[in-house]
Amino acid sequence: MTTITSSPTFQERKSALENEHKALLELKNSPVETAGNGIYERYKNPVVTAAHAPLNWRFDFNEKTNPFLQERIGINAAFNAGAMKWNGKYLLAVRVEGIDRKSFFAIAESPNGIDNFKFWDKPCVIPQTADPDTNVYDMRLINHEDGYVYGIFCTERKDPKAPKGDTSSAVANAGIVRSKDLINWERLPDLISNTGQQRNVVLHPKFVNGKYALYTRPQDGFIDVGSGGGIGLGYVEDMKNPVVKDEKIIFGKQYHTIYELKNGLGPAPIKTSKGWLHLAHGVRNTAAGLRYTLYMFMTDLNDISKVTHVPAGHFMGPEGIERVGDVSNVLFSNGWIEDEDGTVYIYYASSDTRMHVAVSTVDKLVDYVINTPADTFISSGSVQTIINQIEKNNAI
Ligand code: M1P
Repeated sequence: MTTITSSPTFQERKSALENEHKALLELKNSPVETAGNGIYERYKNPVVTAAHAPLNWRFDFNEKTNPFLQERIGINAAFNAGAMKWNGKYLLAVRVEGIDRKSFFAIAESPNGIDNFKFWDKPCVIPQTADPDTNVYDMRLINHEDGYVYGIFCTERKDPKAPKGDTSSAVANAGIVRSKDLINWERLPDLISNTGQQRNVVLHPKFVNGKYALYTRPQDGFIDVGSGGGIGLGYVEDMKNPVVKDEKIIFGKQYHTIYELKNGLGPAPIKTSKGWLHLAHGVRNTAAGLRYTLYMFMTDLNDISKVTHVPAGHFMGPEGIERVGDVSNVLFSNGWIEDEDGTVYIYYASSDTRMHVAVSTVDKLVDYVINTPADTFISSGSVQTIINQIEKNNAI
């Protein structure tokens, strides 16, 4: 005799979904237990994942129209989030990607910066320009001294010059929105630069000689950066007419470094007594594909185009589960928060899939950037750097 196990009722399934979701959102986070590198502490659990997306974005809870309580709208990933502190809460402007491959922005909020991230009720509504965005991603949130919070993001559209039959060529540029409440966004024109396509555009939080300063990352094509691919800096007089002038590369790509292939800024820099602290991502090629790691550098307080310190190599590379995802071997960061007590919450995404946090302080990061040996660009130089340290230790 065959026994037919009865399926859970609609109500039972709803309760199970709600309990699972609640448990995930309330999961406590704690630092990874290792002696570590003394620079930052990684935390055990990802802070935001696709599974954090509210259930009522994904399920139709009307039993008449959804008797099996099926997921109607799938969420694929939650990554590359901008960040800022707002009314005492830690906010992430997350790149949420649906299973339809479209990314959009949604704000997730935490009371402490390390766990309990919960999405606001609805995703952000980004007004369109005359030429609608096909896809939007990687928003940097910048609390500018002009009183607005700016969201600078990548807007992607099909390449109008793509030959017939080419259904993948695209054009990337910087889209710009601003807000005073993070709910109502005013769309400004997309960035106007004459250096090709743009991704990883970031607004400096202060005026420079009365102008808006924008970090850029020009690239010749959508995938191929060509002669571009380094961190540029240019100036805009009016964000309502964002024409970038005097754009110059302040930190380019360099052979045999972790930023050999692409070099793009992460979040807006943090001001310290020693200089502006920058977090960026470098990309190199390998036999297994591209590898994205995070690195740091510092620029001069009086001349933001002058790079003063660059520690050799990566600050953070993908480890363990971070190495695996939709685009494996990728760490990417476009958001960090400096707290009033000098704590720095570094929000980073792994493999275009999920968000994590690592915690440091301004003092530790400044020490790291200033006192870590620079790259000598050749192996014998790396050996000499190690020998110098051994001899210094021997002399203690
Ligand atoms: O897939 C890795 C990253 O690729 C792009 O970044 P970049 O322009 O620096 O290569 C972006 O699509 C980014 O969102 C993504 O994480």
